[in-house]
Amino acid sequence: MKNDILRHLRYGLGKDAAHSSTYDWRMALSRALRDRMVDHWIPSTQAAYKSKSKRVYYLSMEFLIGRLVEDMASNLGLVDEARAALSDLGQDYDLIVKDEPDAALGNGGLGRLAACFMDSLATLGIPAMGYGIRYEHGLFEQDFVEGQQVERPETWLQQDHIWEFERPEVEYRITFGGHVEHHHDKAHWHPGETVLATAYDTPVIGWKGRWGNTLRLWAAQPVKVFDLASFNRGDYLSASRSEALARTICRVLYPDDTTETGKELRLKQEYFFTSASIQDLIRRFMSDGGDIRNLPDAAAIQLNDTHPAIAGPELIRLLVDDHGLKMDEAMALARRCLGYTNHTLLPEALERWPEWLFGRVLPRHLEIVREIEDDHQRRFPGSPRILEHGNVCMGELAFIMAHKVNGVSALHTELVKQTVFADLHKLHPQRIVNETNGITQRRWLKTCNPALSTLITGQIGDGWITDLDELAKLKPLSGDAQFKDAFMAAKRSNKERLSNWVKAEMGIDIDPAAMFDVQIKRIHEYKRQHMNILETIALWNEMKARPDAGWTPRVKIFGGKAAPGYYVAKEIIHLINDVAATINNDPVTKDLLKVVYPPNYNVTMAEMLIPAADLSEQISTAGKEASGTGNMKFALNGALTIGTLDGANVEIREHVGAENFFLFGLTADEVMERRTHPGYARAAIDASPRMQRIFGQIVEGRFSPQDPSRYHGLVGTFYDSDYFLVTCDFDSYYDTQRRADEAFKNERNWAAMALTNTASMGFFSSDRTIKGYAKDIWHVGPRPDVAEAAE
Ligand code: BZD
Repeated sequence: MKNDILRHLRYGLGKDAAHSSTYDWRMALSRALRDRMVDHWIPSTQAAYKSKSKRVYYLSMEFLIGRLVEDMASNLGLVDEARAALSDLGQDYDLIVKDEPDAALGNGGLGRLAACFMDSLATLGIPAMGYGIRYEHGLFEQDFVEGQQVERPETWLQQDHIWEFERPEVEYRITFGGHVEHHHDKAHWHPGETVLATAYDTPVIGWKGRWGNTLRLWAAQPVKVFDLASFNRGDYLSASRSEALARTICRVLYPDDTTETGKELRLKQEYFFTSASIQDLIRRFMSDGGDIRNLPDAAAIQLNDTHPAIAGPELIRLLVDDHGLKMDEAMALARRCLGYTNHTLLPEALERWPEWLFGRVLPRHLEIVREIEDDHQRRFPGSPRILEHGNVCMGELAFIMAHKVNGVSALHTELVKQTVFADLHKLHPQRIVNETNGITQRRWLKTCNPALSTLITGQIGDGWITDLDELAKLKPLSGDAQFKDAFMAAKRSNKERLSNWVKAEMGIDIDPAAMFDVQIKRIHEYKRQHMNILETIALWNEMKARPDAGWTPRVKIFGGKAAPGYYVAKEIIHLINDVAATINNDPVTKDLLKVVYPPNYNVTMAEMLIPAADLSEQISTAGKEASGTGNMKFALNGALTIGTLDGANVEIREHVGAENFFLFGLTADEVMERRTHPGYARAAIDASPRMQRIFGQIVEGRFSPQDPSRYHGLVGTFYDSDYFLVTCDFDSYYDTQRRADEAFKNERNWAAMALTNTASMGFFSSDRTIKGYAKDIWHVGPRPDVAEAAE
């Protein structure tokens, strides 16, 4: 390893050790690791080709990967070796690892789920390929200026991204616009614009390098770099038109994780990567000499939400227009290949494209969508329509074109059946299935929490790394004082690490003995960060009134970004920062309460915050959070959840036991019922002196003295609409927080509850989720040789 690092430093980077920066060392280390990855990757790829096994194709607009060096070193079992080699060279492994920027090609849960799935697919030895977009700029970086969110472009590709291999020879034409002609029953699409999709491959190596898959991200290139004829005519703009389109398509990740923007460029992005991926998988299949009619035996295509839903019409187009299949045959064949995962019930998040826009960008696909619609109406007269009120509804399209549709938690799946797809579910009662989300324990326990994972392995061995159910062996230890002390000592060391970081980055003193109460996720009204900050104010009021009443000291930690155009979410951020400034400067409560909101929350920050958390905030309005995956990461790392019966919280509570979970709030049914009462919010506020007081303080400018009316609008929404029922759940949330305070005082008992959480999380491994998809949807098995090695 040492020689390899030095060799890469010299011949890969042209540097000598004496004059190398941290960046240089990181690049050299990464290249040394990459060499070893390739040695696992190529044989896997060859084996998959040779055995002609069925492959999974996971199509996702987002892969929220985070850092790679440590993940790769860990999965290859090379962390110790790398650390020792660098240490011999006078370098600090930990510092070098920290130099890596996050690959932030995603917004939140959906993108991170795709990354966890890639890890599990490789670890389980399921031949698979992830397909996505190689964005030049990932999710924006967040700054706070006077408490308000300011966005800066993210620039991860300004550094060498050494994990990927450019594949200039893998290239597809992607066309847009123009018109369609029909001659002798055959469609001819004459497009107006063309770009080239070229591939960049990143190896994804599973645990111990047993199997390797590929994440293939597409970048756009102009067909003609420069149109000299146009230039010579003096038409400078059209001379570089093709180049401009190509550069724009992969320029930036859309930062909106809920409201659909309906922008033409977004539709082009979706079609761009979907078409490239479908062309690629067909080419792979045909190069094997296959008959296209057998494609479903070789390819399972999973759509991560509706963003790649154009895959249905695209596959049909290629089958009919290029391979000469009949339309109905093509539809049936496409359906056998496709699965669709739904991630949201929020109506504003369901993708719909104006028909005129869709038809202008993809005229041939609009024709095909009409055929799909007609075919479905013929077979199921009066069924829900794909084309409705001048829109193309991508949810209905994905549902109709998939043989299986899955929800991401048990509750969410039931709600999918009862709400968004109620009518389609009646017509296709076998189609909707549940695959509760999961997380990879390799990143979210082993790598991010060495203190705890070392303790666990010392106690029960390392089988949990590939079989998370093994953690159940820890359950009897909840009565073992010595082990509980060790468990809490690991937590304590993580809290100390975080305290030092908070002091260094933000200048705030926090006490590692206090309860660390963490809410990290995208800022959204349905996730109710505002309820959390209101509770913080209420607690502060009580603490100020009776500072000696034996309070449990708390540190409230927030993290998360708001979509740049989401005004209310940005107001919530501003309020949290204003409240933090007020509370953190109060001498009366300085040892009792702190509010910490570090800017630019990302995967790397999550890896530090989650191991240090005592309490995990999962407080969405019941029925709104499809699953959540942060909730799983916290419980796995020994935090207790305070939460509603929403998403996967329901299943987490079942697994860890009701006595180890702080439950509050209305249920999904009660939420729906409550909304039918006019004036429910005012009634709740009238009944709660505590809420009245807080709203009074905010409105009087207690937290924004320079601008007292700053939050009048925000407070007004609580009285007037409060769609997310903050007011209805507030008192029960406050009381449950006080129960958590009491529980935290009994350290041994808290330790038992925390340990039981960790020990009960076996079910929430993404390995289990992937096995579920493999069995119920994809009909693929792990390669027998990999399964054997895992035994
Ligand atoms: O998907 C999330 C849900 O909100 C979570 O409840 C769930 O756990 C995860 C994984 O299933 N959805 C998203 O993260 N959605 C997006 O990020 C997104 C991005 C672009 C456009 C629309 C939604």
